[in-house]
Order: sequence, then structure tokens, then C-alpha cells
Amino acid sequence: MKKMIWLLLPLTLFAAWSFGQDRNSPPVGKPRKPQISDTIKASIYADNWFMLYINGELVAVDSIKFIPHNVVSVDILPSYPMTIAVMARDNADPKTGMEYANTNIGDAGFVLKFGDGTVTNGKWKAKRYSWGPINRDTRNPRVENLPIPEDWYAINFDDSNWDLAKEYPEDVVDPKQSYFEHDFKGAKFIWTQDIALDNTVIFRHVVTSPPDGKTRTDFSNLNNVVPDSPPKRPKR
Ligand SMILES: [Ca+2]
Ligand SMILES: [Ca+2]
Repeated sequence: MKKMIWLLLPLTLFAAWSFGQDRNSPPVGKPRKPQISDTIKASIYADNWFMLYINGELVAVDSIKFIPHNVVSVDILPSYPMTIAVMARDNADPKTGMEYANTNIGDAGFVLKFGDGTVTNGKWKAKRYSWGPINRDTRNPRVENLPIPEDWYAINFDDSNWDLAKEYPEDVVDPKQSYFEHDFKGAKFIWTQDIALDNTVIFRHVVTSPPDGKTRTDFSNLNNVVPDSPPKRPKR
């Protein structure tokens, strides 16, 4: 009988332990694996093209460099503070700053909204790196460029002396259909001071905490820990 108790005891203890476990929460000290419900939707519209970095990592590249004007929508796993860095380009010949076979000075615009309430607005930093045609001279078009810093997307890049972005009304940018098919409520179109001549610009912005106030798990260190359900061994 004593032997039986010793046999049953661990089983009973295990049963009691597993009954008490919340199936959705990992054992204490173990991070759970992120789910798609932990992600937020990022919607980005650029006239004409962009690439987006978050916390120093490339997250999205506009799949269409010129027209039609498209929305890029991706799932992102947020972690705060969140440093957003965007390179945006108006379609422009690099030698003339003009488009459509050098017949037109095109204009630009950029808008972004994340599912946590992050939006573009005049609090973002902005700096131009290529602009023209200088003085709107379309007869002898000329552009000026600044070298793009190698680490422009880095978290610790110093943008402290950059100007703030300028907000532009929707009717100035005149966004196309895809913009209206996505949620950009609360977001402002931004660019530098000259939406026509500044053709390559960089925006930067730091989101210190989720604008919607929701608490979110930080999964940014996931590759350095063993989650609650480690990967299965490959089958033989
Ligand atoms: Ca332009
Ligand atoms: Ca354009």
C-alpha cells in the first residue's frame, strides 16, 4: 500500500498542477510566443515611394516606385520606444528633378497610420536630401543633393537639428483611390517645406509609448530566450 502511495503521489501532484495551469499563459519567467493578435497593422501611402525602418530594421518597401499610388499595408510587432525612419521619394529624374520626360515638376506627400494610433503629423522630423529643379527653372533644370547618412535609420541617429515636417491638407496632396480605401483617420500628410521641389526626404519620429494607451508585450528580445513552447525537433 505504501508503495502504491509513492507511485500515485507524483501523478496526483502533476494532475493538480496541470489543472491549475492557465493554458494561455506560460510558466512564470517564460515569455510566450507572439501571436498575430499581438501585431498591429501599418498602412503607408507615399507619393511616390518610400522605405520604412522601425527600431533600425527594414520593415516595408513600397512595391511600386511611381504610379499608381498604392497603400502598403503590413503587420508589425511593436516595441516601445519605437523609432520610425522613412525615406520618401517623389518621382523625379535624379538629374533634372522633373518627371514625365522632364516635362513636369511633380509634387509629393507621405502619410502613415499604425494600429496603435501612431500617425504622421507636424511633430515628425523631416529633412530633404535631393531637391530641384532649383528655382523652378525647367529650361535649365538642376538638382542639389546632400549625401544620405549611412545610419539615417538607426535608433541613435542624431536628428536633433532637423526641422519639423510640414503638414499638408488632403486636397493639396490629392491622394488617389487606394488612400480612401484604408484607414488614415487622424493622420496628416507630411513633407518638407517644399512639396514640389524636395524630391528625396527622410522623416524620423519616436513613439515613446502606445498612443492608444494599450499595454503590449515586448517581443523584441525573442531570439535570445526560449519561449514557452520551444520549436519541435525535426522529424526523422
Ligand atoms: Ca517633385
Ligand atoms: Ca509625385
